[in-house]
Amino acid sequence: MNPVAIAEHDQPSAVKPVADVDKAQIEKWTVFELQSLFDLPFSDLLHRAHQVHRHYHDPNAVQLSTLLSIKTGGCSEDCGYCPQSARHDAGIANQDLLTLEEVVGAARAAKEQGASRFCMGAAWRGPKQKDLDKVAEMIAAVRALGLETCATLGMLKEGQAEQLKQAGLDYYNHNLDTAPEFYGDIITTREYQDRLDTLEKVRDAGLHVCCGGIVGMGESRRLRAGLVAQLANLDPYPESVPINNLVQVEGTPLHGTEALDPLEFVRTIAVARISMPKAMVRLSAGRQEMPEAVQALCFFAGANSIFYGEKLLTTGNPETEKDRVLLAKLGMHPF
Ligand code: SAM
Ligand code: DTB
Ligand code: SF4
Repeated sequence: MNPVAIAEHDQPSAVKPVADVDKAQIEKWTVFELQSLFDLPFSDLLHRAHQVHRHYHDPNAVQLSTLLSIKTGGCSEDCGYCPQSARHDAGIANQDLLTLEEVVGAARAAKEQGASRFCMGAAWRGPKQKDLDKVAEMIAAVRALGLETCATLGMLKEGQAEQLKQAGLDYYNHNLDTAPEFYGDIITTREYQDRLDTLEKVRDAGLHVCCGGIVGMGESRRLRAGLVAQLANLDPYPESVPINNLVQVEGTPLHGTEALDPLEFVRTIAVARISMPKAMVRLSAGRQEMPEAVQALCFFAGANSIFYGEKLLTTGNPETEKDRVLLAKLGMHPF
């Protein structure tokens, strides 16, 4: 049976047929169209997302990235979700930039555990030049181990993305976090446009873009659709799209926010998959709190990348053994 024909059958008019998803790069997605996808009956949405997923990806393969916080806490920014902001009291022990040896040791361990990408995160508004020189050395050393490299260091100034590219960086992670209308409720120390400007620098330097957001911050469904629209309308859309479920950390302003219904998280993954068909959609923060059945639904809906390793930056992630067992139960394999 023709899968496209199934997808075209009986869909509300605002919903693009599967055959048209590639045109999204030219046509742009409206928030209304994406909200119409969110509003579909759950099984219709998942069926559609899974069709797109199968069309573009091996549905049983998952990419594994390990994170390391190379500089922790004491950040000048006021992101309401983040335990690393100096403005919140989340009880995080601050840690200066790690040494090259410490980073290489962690990367080697990640590779032995089966990760294919190593992502280095720093609690900075943006890197100072002397710090960037050190991070560039780390990137070169991690790449020399045969790992893909990713870094998330905050806003970049002119020339910094090129320096990272030259050092051997593959991906730069910089999230839009939420829809533009909600952004000011979460962060006041930098603008949405600052983030778009950094993403443009990253793209212009020839780096792969890793860009996603956080759900479960008290936003409406329309705002979730607004976040996905921003991501999907980047030209081109990001190669990697982390969808984080807010990890609520005591002492941060967003602690105590009403938790997002897990099925709504699954819907967000599905809408990201449909609107960014070729991207790697990463089931990111929040997995430790997520039942395995919900994670399985996320994989079915199109997630094909996870953070692998017992820690994210400062908060927990499932143990590697637990993840290996989960992937084996689902018949999934790393790639
Ligand atoms: N300081 C840099 C920046 O903000 O761009 C890089 C590190 S920052 C921790 C990377 C991303 O982690 C944030 O953009 C946000 O999307 C995510 N994040 C931080 N705290 C989180 C939390 N409590 N729950 C879910 N995601 C979180
Ligand atoms: C992303 O989107 N999620 C990761 C990674 N990019 C850097 C970070 C999640 C951080 C969760 C909170 C913490 O561990 O501090
Ligand atoms: Fe700083 Fe990044 Fe945390 Fe914002 S998300 S407070 S910029 S570490």
